[in-house]
Amino acid sequence: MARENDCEIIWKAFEQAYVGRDPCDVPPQAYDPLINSVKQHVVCNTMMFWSKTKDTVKAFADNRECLVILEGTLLGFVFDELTWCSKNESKETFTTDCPSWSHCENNPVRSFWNRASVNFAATSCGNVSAMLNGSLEAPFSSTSVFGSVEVKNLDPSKVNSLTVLLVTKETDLTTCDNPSFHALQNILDTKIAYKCRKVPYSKVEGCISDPEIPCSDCL
Ligand code: N1C
Repeated sequence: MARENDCEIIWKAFEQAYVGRDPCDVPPQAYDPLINSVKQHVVCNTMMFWSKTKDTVKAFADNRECLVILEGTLLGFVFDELTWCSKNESKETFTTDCPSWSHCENNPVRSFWNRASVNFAATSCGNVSAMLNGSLEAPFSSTSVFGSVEVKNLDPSKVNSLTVLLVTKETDLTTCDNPSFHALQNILDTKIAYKCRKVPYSKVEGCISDPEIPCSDCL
């Protein structure tokens, strides 16, 4: 039986995206071959997006099959927390002194997350959710990867609804009426139902410390 995912092929596809290129000249499309080299099985109704809640979401999704975040997929898992770049006409990969996220737009790491996020959103189906940070004055940002890439790439023929889970601490003032969510609803395709719900941080914390608690009791 042919192997589903071949590491040698995946690695070569990864390297061709940025090796030998100026580290500010690697567009998201450079990762097309990498994305296409991986077969990922998707389960509808499990996809969760996030913005400014990375540590909470990662701890929460760990050991919970009912939830899949990009970091729980092969590519997201492998490249999470990594930095990489090359140089014009170089054959090397460097892991230090690479451009930061906002130093230039087309840097190898940012373009990777943009491209992987397009794919993650475009393959989502059913009822999906997004965990946003209720401690912020504006939990939704149209310049974040979630706001600028993922919301726009949800396929209205496959996705029924998007539920914002606003993780809120007791002293937080932000609610689902926050004006930033108007911007989100404006970008979201009208065929996709929009919902928003507050989720107490204490509840999420409890579920992080006990992975046996079923998802339905956490969110
Ligand atoms: O810009 P963001 O969040 O809105 O991006 C988060 C959004 C998620 O839904 C993910 O699917 O985009 C995807 N994503 C990652 O999975 C990811 N892992 C690690 C985007 N960025 C990711 N990173 C790193 O987090 C990335 O290097 C960048 O610096 C941050 C973006 O986090 P954010 O602003 O909280």
